[in-house]
Amino acid sequence: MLEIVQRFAQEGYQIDPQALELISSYSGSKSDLIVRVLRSMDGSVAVIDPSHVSKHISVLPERSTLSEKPKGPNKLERPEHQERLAKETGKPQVELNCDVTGKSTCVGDYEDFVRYFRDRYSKIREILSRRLVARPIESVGKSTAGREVSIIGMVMDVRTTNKGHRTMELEDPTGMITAVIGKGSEIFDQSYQVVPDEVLGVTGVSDGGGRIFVRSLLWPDMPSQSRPLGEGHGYALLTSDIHVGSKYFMEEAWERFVSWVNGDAEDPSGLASQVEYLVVAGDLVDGIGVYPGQDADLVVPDIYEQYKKAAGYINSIRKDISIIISPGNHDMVRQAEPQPALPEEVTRDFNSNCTFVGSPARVTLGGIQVLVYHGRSIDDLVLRIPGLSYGEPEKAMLEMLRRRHLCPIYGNRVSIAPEHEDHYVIQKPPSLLHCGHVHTVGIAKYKGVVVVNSGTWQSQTDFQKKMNIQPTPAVVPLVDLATMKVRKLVFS
Ligand code: D5M
Ligand code: FE
Ligand code: ZN
Repeated sequence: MLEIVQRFAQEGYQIDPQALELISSYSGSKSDLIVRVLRSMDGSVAVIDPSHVSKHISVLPERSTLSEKPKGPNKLERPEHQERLAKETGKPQVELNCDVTGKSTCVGDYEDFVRYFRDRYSKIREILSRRLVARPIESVGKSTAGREVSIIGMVMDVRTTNKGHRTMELEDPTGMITAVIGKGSEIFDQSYQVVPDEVLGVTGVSDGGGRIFVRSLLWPDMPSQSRPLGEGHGYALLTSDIHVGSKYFMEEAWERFVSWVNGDAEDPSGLASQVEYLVVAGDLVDGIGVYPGQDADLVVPDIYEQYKKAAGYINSIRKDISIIISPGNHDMVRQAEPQPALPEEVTRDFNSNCTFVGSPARVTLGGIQVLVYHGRSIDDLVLRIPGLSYGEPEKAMLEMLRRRHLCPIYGNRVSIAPEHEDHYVIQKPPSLLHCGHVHTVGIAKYKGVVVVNSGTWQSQTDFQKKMNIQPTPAVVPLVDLATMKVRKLVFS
């Protein structure tokens, strides 16, 4: 028994006595069961309860014959084995649970929208309920006059009244309520952090007439860190926004980068030879017709030619690096998000060490879970939340983590297709969140998640000059997957 308790404690979990009983009385391989339970935990709860264990027991019969063999636990289930496999084959593992490629479900009718928002609500509600444990959560539609209540709602509207108070219209499946934050309230400033369409928790006193006077606001947030930051191996280069075909693409800087990776340039750090992965978070090419007057900025006006050239640039990287390529708003896939992976007609020119995924997508690199998303929602977040700017994109990315959602604001710059499932909810915290799009490098750490915006290979465009956007081109973040330390490599 003590061994089981210690095993969970090592991973940062306590175990409920009933759950402990379930494991210790289990007739199959206990260590196998423990691995299974641990792997299904996402760090958002601190105590393992019986439900976390029983769901793994109920699926065991077929497998228990395997796990009871005298040889010990089923090796195929051990993460180290999967990592070794990935290493031996040189292929990163690609998890498709957050990737729309080949499974777009929507046609865009009314029911699709209802289903999409219900899915967003219920997934984030589940995360929030774990944080609102002290008090029962009421439904909006229930009569609760004069009592202090907690409610989880989706923000339909948030604004300032004529008298200078802040109000939010919150909706849950039972109805709608107005949440009021008075001018003099301690949380008045916080109310400006609230964005439309996000799901949050409020605690306050209800007047029984459809209003609640808010005392505190609660975002779903990331669980406090309960696991070490890194447990992987190897190094990963993170980049994005290459914009091949644009007259602003910095070809010479790209070539300096490739010579360094390939070991053809001076490398006093000795790091180049340790690079095993490269991730491109969108905007591989500049595309055509993306913005008015783009023709004048293109040196390659044909999109297929742009991808052929891009393949040339990517294929010049040494072949033992596994390359993940995710699309952006300049790429040749649908503009509505989530975006599927690039089509075969353009990917066939790339070497076999390239894996094409959607945006967003989850990939596992050297044992580290990476969530890749081009990051167009940063435009909406920067516009809406005070204190955010294009110069510090990592701060906008922290707001995604806090909201457990990659694109909380619906229907502004980013058009989201109402898939039956909301692919943007961050159900399981990744170890690394990688975005691009804004063309500035930004790096931060937040509650056990490393956050990287990977800049660009495009120098400042006329348009960006007018908008006063200062890109940081030809800077490549390099992540040590064993320690999760990030360095910036400069090739400009
Ligand atoms: O976007 C590169 C950067 O330029 C990103 O920070 C957004 C900004 N950008 C691009 N287009 C617009 C428009 N139309 N309005 C405002 N800001 C914009 P990329 O998608 O890589 O071109
Ligand atoms: Fe871009
Ligand atoms: Zn972009």
